[in-house]
Amino acid sequence: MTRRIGSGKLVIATHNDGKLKEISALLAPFGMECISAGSLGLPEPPETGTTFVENALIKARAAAEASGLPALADDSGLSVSALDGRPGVYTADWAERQHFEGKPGRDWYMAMGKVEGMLQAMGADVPRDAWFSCVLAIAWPDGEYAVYEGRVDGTLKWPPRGQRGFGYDPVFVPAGGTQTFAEIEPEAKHAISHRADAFAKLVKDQFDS
Ligand code: ITT
Repeated sequence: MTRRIGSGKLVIATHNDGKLKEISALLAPFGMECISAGSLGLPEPPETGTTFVENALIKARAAAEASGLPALADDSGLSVSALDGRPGVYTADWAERQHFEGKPGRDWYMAMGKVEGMLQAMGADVPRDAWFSCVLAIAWPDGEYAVYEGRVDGTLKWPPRGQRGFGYDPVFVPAGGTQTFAEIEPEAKHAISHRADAFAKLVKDQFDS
């Protein structure tokens, strides 16, 4: 049986405010005392893994070791079928201006435009199927860990629409929907997102009796 985090303190090992908001909302009913990595001044470890699982574990382990508390990390990304799954694990890197323009900082509109430009260059008929993946990893300071994987399928629409959410939400329309993740209410995204899918598995394993 997996070790459980119980109802004590949990470090949320992310420096992404959008993720922090969503994870805190998902954890709210479970009575955890959530502490953000930013409020503890924890550094961001280099994400040197080649899979979502590896990177989630790198972040969770670094936060658990530095804080002496159990830590939950999220590694996630957008995969586009026509781009053979790219940007995938490199989703955040594609938003780094440095990656394309040599200037520091993240620019999500540039990143969404990069993906769109690649699809348009492939022709008007190119399939626009995409999916978001999310891996949630819990690490304890003694090295034990647990991993939960989630996914949501959808299509990419251009131009970007909506002001909610974060990252690539303005171009992602979940399967069966008409609005982007940035147009729908946060609760509606929480019901179907890749993060919610991974979180449902975490809840089943960690909190169900
Ligand atoms: P941390 O590592 O500090 O958690 P990060 O933003 O660097 O934050 P990742 O390395 O996991 O996180 O990068 C994943 C990127 O994928 C993230 O920055 C988002 O832009 C994008 N992404 C993940 N989940 C998303 C969601 O629900 N909606 C839109 N974009 C999302």
